[in-house]
Amino acid sequence: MELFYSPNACSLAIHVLLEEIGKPYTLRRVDFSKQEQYGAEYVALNPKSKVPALLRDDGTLLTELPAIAWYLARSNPELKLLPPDIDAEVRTLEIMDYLVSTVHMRGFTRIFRPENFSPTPEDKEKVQATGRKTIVDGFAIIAPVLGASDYLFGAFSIADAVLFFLEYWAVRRAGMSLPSALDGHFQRMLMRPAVQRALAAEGLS
Ligand SMILES: N[C@@H](CCC(=O)N[C@@H](CS)C(=O)NCC(=O)O)C(=O)O
Repeated sequence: MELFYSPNACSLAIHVLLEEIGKPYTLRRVDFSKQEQYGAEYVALNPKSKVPALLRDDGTLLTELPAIAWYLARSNPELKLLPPDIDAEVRTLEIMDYLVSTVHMRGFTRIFRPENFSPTPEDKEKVQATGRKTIVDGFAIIAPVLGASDYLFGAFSIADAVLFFLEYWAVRRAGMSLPSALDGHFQRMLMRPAVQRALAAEGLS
C-alpha cells in the first residue's frame, strides 16, 4: 500500500493508523509548496487533488479520510480499531464525519485558507473568527463524548486518530488551547509510539 500525504496535513490521521497497524507501506509525499496536488501526475491518480489517498495493492485508490480509516479498520479486524457493536460503530462513523466535514473543513480551513471563503482580503479576520468559533463549538460537542475515558469509545479506535490531527492542528498550528478532556486525549495520543513514529517521519514533533 502507498499513502499519499503532505506533512502536517489531515493525512496525518491515516499515517498514524498505518503505523498502528504495523504492516509494510510506502509513504509518497505530495509537495504542496510545489502545488504537486494539481500536477498532471497526481491528478491522473487522484482527480480530487487532495490527500490522504491510499493506493491499495490491487491498484485501486481510496480517498476521503473517514472511508480510508474505516477500510483500514475493517481490513485489520484483529486490531479492533472499530468498536465491536453496531451502535458504537455507527457512532464512530458519525464522529469522524463531524470532525472532518465540520471541524476540519468549515473550521480549520477557514483559518488556514480564508481566501477559499471570501476573495476580499478585508474579510480575512471575520472568516478566521468564524472558523475559530466552529472549532471551539465542535470541540465542546466532542469533549463530553470523551468524558473521563482515555479514548473516544473506551479503547483506541480510528476516531481517535482523526480527533488527534485536529488537536494537533489546534495546539501546534493555530495556537489554540483545548478543553481539558481533549488536552488529556492529545497528551495520551502523543505518548503512543505509532504517533511518535508518524510525527517523526513527517518532520513534526
Ligand atoms: N474530504 C477530504 C478532505 C481532504 C483535504 O481537504 N485535504 C487537504 C489537506 S488537509 C488537501 O489535500 N488540500 C490540498 C488542496 O486543497 O490544495 C477527506 O476527508 O479526505
